Amino acid sequence: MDNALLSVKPPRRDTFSLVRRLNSAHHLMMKSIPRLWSTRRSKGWSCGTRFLPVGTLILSIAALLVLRFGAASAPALPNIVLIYADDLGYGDVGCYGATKVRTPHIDRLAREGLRFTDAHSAAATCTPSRYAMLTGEYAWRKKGTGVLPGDAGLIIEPGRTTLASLLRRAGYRNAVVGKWHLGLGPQNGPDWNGDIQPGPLELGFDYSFLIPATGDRVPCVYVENHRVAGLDTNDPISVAFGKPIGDEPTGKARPDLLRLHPSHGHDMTIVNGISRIGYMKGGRSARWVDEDMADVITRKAIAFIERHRAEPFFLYFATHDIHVPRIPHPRFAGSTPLGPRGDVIVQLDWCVGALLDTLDRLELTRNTLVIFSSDNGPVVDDGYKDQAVEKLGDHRPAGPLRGGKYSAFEGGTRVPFITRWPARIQPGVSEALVCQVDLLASLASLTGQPLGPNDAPDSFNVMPALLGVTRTGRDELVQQGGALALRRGSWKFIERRQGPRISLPTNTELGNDPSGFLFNLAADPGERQNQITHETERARSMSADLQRIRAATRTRP
Ligand SMILES: [Ca+2]
Repeated sequence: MDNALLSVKPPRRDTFSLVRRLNSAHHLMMKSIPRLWSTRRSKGWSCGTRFLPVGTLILSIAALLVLRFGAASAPALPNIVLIYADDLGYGDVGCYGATKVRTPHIDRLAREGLRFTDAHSAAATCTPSRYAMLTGEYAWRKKGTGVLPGDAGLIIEPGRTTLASLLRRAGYRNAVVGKWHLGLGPQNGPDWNGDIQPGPLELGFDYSFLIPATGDRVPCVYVENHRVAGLDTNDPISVAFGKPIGDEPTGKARPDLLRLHPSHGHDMTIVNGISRIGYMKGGRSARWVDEDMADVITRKAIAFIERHRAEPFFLYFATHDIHVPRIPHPRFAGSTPLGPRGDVIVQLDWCVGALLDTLDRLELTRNTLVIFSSDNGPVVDDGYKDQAVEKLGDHRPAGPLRGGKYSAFEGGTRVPFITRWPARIQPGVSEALVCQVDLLASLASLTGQPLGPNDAPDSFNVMPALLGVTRTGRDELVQQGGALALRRGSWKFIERRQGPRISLPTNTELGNDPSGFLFNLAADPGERQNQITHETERARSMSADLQRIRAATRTRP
């Protein structure tokens, strides 16, 4: 990997800038051709005196096309918008069967694109899913990729190939806006009052606007590029996840100050009337307002698209919704019978609609690949008394699936997943087995970028499946809850694991069992009939395969 490509403002190599310039020219051209023809029609242009300028223009376009295709030997690169929801379950949106919450914009994506019924996050919690998606490596291969505290250092080594560095090589401008949760700064954590690096800008992104960890963890501030946004240097930030710091009240000591009470954990420093995980002091001018978070990050994402409309761009838009604390903007509060958990699904859908509207307005829709998914399955009570349990009714956040967030059952990782690219994808439904860990190899294939032998070790090129050219994805996939599971065809083996069967605080079936599980998902998608004692040979073979994959350093062909 060329380290020069990873610095904040990389020197532009000739070939690199050429590809970018040609792609930009191609993008502008694709937009100007329809306008040219409509202008010509409306003005009744003839082939008289005006023929020459028009002819010249067409010749120039042809020359650019030759240059464009000659140089890159590939069709026009699409913009890529990856919308990554948080804790959104398989059954939480209309196009996957929800009836108690309306999601017209996500449903529009499904109607105009390809809706997957067997697509997975790489793990059943935030950090390992995001790690795997950005690096193409199963997170369980690397220590320290579990759910991170808010002051963790960056867990992806600068210099390795990531989704962002790969697309930068292909000539893209890249941004990450929203939840990060992959650590920031050196191993011992960032200096919140100074330059916060390494971070996304050292991994191939050109712009970042981050919720550094999660909404329920301190520090409750945004980080824009290398700095905390809006920080007053006279009021420096301190953060701690061990002993309390500062003299700000905690939820544990002062529950009378809370507007949202914890159900488990979440009883440390109070910010905006909500107690969080961890302690912080200072940084008052920089603290976010929970109700405004969806608006703030959506505005930043739209501004990025507007700035880079004329060149291929990659926007990784990672929403806070529908993670806890679930604090919808007042215009969404009460919009569903499900309480705040339903209301923030509507808020998430609004964010999706705002981005789709922006693509429409800028005439970018046709050549933009939109990928919508979630980082793990659903959870109902995840630490705050927000009425999610009481108001759930017959809404089934995981749809027909068993388990949810934290779980090795399907509800942990099988998530909504939609691809839309009007220029290339025919609308439909796909049962192909794909995983977010595959995005790196797939987008490498799409953009014609080679992968080195150490890049993306577990990422498969499933681009034909993502485009709907085939309905076949992977044959095998390792799923990560607490236990690991192996999918092979329609069969799923969950390794034996000691530990509680149910997480009592969240009421989630975890998939732990001292004998393990074996299911045939084709006949039993809800994982109710354990075949482990009936199909002993299959279980033995899949267990051995899981061990083999675990012992190897890679699975990518
Ligand atoms: Ca999550």
